[in-house]
Amino acid sequence: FVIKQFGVKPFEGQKMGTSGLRKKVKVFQQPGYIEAFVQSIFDALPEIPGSGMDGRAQSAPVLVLGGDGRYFNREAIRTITRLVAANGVGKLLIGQNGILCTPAVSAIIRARRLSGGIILTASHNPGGPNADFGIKYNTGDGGPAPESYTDVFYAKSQRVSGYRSACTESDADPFASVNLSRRGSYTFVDRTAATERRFVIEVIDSADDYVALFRSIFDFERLRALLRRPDFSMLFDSLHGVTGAYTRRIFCEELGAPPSALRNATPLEDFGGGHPDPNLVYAAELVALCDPKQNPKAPEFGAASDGDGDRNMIIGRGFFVTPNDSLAVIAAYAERAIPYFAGGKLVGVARSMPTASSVDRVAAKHGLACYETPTGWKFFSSLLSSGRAQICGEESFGTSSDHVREKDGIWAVLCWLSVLAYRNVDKTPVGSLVGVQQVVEEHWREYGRNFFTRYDYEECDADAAHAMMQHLEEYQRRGDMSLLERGYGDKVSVADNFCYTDPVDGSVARNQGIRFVFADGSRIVFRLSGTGSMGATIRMYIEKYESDPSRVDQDAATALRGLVQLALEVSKLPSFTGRDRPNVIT
Ligand code: VG1
Ligand code: CO
Repeated sequence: FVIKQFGVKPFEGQKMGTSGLRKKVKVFQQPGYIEAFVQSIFDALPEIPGSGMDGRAQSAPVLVLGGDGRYFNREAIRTITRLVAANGVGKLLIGQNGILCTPAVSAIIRARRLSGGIILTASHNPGGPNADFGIKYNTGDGGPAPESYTDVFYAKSQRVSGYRSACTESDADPFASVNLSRRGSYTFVDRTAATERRFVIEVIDSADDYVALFRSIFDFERLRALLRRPDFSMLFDSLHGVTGAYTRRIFCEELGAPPSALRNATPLEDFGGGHPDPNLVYAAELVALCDPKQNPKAPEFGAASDGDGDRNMIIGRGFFVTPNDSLAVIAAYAERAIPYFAGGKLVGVARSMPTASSVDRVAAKHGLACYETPTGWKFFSSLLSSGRAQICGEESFGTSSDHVREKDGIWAVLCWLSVLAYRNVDKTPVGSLVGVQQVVEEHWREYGRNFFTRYDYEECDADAAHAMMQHLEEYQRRGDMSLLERGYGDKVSVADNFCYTDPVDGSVARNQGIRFVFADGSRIVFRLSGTGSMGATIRMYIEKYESDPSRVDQDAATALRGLVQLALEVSKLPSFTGRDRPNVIT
């Protein structure tokens, strides 16, 4: 092939948000759009020390590329491959069929010591010609590019004037012979250069590295023993997202679950028209199937994952586990139930600021360090890499550990199976299985319960949403908290816009969410989403702590009603946005 230079004009708004660049497919389909953005990344990397492309490496960088299989995945892979080849990369690994889940990309980068990776996903956002697409860049540690990268990407995108692309003499795709549906390796020669340079494309198995990693973390033999029990059954709903490419291998082939344990396990370009977000609203079918009142054969354990496989939802028979509690339970059991954490390997935990503080109670009791970060997985990376924390989580159904630098849906499910195996295998007779609900209720009685809910107001008018946030800031600046204090019956101990200083590299992230924290730890938090593709999404997070064991079994909505009302009152959300109810409550 030869490398050719093409002119392009900068596009507005090529700015990565909480997790990559997310826009409507139609936006990505504009001629030159992807090229301009990906070229901006390659223009930026040489200027970022430690990026693996800063000219200090001995050999040509190696990258990995794959996506969640949503509409436009294949076209984007073809386009990006040509830019990768033209920008000095020596080898590109591509997941078979263009498929790689987000945590698997992280695992591959780490296991093979790559310079980085490109993930094509808009995560839990719907897919299809009229829905969303996205691009993420992960660095050599396997984690999402931090702001020190994404700020440079954005700056470059505002000035980009051309891109480099690998072509045949007649401007066609020189890699058209690469068959993405089969594993294999292809070597091409760049004939532009004075010294001929090789460029290798390797189509790799999407699951091998990821599964090998799990084998080294979990005791598969014990998990098989749990799954063999006649009183245990599970149901994993991939919501037609990317985990369908992994679940048969992991749960059926490796752990012995029957094929009936998997639902919606074929990755589809439009996720079957659904919203691949594992929560009570969008995974309602799974929730119904796990409810013994609606399904006499409800399984003991249910789980779902999102479009790109980094989120998870855990449920028991008619019992929902909040992501906050899930994180806390995993942390509480990790050392005993998961070989990877045995022998004091767990020294710290972390959660994002809006996440309820259930895990803080576990940390306090077990003598673990506990960190509170801004929303978005990239803020955990430095804690994980420096050994300060090993298990992290977000209220948005994200949980993971330092085995990768992304959240990991299947990992969380394997953790829960490990907890259930720990409680049952060789301990309980068949017919008296300790299930998900019992595990969580015992946890509440031991640590207290953090009632939690999140209200999402999607696609609000952006100006109205910003005006509301400004109103809240002014409210805080005035400092009169009597409305809240009278309404809740406790002092407000913190009222601020969350600002985070990374304890490892000292970087500062401001304006990460308005929070009102009461003296008893209960909280009201507001922030604007950084992952939407239209308008502004307001997220309202409510948390209330209950330490009295006789009161932990209350209904969450009832326990939180008063605080929800207060939050709406103080923010004037309905009058700013014209919304009288949220789109989603989790
Ligand atoms: C949301 C969640 C955040 C999560 C992010 C990416 O961000 O709140 O916790 O890390 O999505 O998740 P925001 O800015 O919309 O609130 V995923 O599964 O989209 O990679
Ligand atoms: Co996701």
